[in-house]
Amino acid sequence: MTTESRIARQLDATASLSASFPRDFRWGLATAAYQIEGAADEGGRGPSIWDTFAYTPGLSHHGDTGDIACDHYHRWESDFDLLAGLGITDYRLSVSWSRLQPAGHGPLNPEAVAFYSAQLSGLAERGIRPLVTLYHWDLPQPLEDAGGWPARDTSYRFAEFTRLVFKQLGHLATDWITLNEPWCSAFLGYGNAAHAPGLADYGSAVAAAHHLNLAHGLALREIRDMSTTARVGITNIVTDIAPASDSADDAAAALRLDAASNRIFLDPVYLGAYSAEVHATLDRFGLASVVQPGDLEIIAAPTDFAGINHYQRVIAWADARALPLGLRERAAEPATTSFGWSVIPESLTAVLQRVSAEFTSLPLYVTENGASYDDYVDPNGDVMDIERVDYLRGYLGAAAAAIGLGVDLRGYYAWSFLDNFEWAHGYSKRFGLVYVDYRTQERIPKLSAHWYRRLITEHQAAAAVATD
Ligand code: IFM
Repeated sequence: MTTESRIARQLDATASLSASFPRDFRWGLATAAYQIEGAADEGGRGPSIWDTFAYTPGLSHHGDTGDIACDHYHRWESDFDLLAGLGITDYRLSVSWSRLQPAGHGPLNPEAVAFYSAQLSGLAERGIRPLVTLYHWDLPQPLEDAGGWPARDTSYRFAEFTRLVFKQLGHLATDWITLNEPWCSAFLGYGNAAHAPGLADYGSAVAAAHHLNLAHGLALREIRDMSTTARVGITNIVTDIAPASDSADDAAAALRLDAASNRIFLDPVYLGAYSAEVHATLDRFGLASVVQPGDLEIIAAPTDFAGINHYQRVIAWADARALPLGLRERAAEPATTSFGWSVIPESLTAVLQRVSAEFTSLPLYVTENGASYDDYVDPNGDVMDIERVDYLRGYLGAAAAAIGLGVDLRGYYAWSFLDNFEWAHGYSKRFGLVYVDYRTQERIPKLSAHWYRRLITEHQAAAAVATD
């Protein structure tokens, strides 16, 4: 049996699913610079906090680093051919701050500008629309040495970086995301040491959170100053949080967790102020003292869309001894990805409904959603990731359900295009729709990539008929 027939045997019809999406719905895949580029010492790139973290013994799985990753720096042209071949119309990528501005201030590195200009032009040549993330966690190490995100000055350095990048690359992309998941940068980076720079001080995490919000607002202002046509948004991870029981204590614990993971980022950007719940939860860690007059006006300036990353439903319960928030949490059942994350598609519907009901009427994009599984190349040379196909079918069904309920959802970017460097978990977690053999750098589209292509093709065919 050929690969084609093996794959065809596993694929279901997706026409009824694809018909649930609006005609101009965007079908994308997403990546981030440090996770795929490699070439860590090439092209004038300087170290970022992730190089330092990965090189510190014991911090990343097996001591894995992003030095080589998917070698996308050298292979981006064939990778983009692959993307085009998969029928992808939209691609979310990030630019590396430590490649573009290695010192964290001063002029941009021309080699890096040339690299990203070529990438963005290469996407255009292939008819793929880019969605460019300006910051996906790779803070230049010199800025961390100067205080990192807990220091207010870093927000201004990001604004300067944005201005320089947009000046050089702004004509090559319409859609821009300022920050990816500031919750991870702040709370995993400075709160519990799970991510770079590996600090565990909750007060620093809270300061970092506010400075990331401010950095978003300042960067947005820079882009607005230079362009009337750019479409700009921020991507937040929005977690579906439920209390473990009906008790008042558990309900309060869930609200605290919501305040410290979702609301601290959604409130100021979309509602113009940190809510009472956020202040009640985080003022004792210094939130009120880092907010300066005028910050909230900057942070709340209107954006053009809201980026939502969604992965998990978690269950929270009160435990006064569990610091810092007096609660514990776990993945909701069933927890079935290789990370032990929950697979509950309805949580995506809930999150999308919640954001559009409570926070913003802007168009929404799911800028990341996906799952890691223990994929392997079978004796035929195929990667039959049936679990990921089920996952995508379920979560896209949930996205369609949200649209049916009135949510203005305009696009979906699956995480991720390629298997890649999964931060502190190194290469042990595979999220790609395309398998990467890290030893040879061979790319093998998984069953899920074929399924996604079929969905997109059916959607496009139906859209073409509707237009005739
Ligand atoms: O790999 C990450 C990505 O960089 C940000 N969002 C979550 C993904 C999976 O952990």
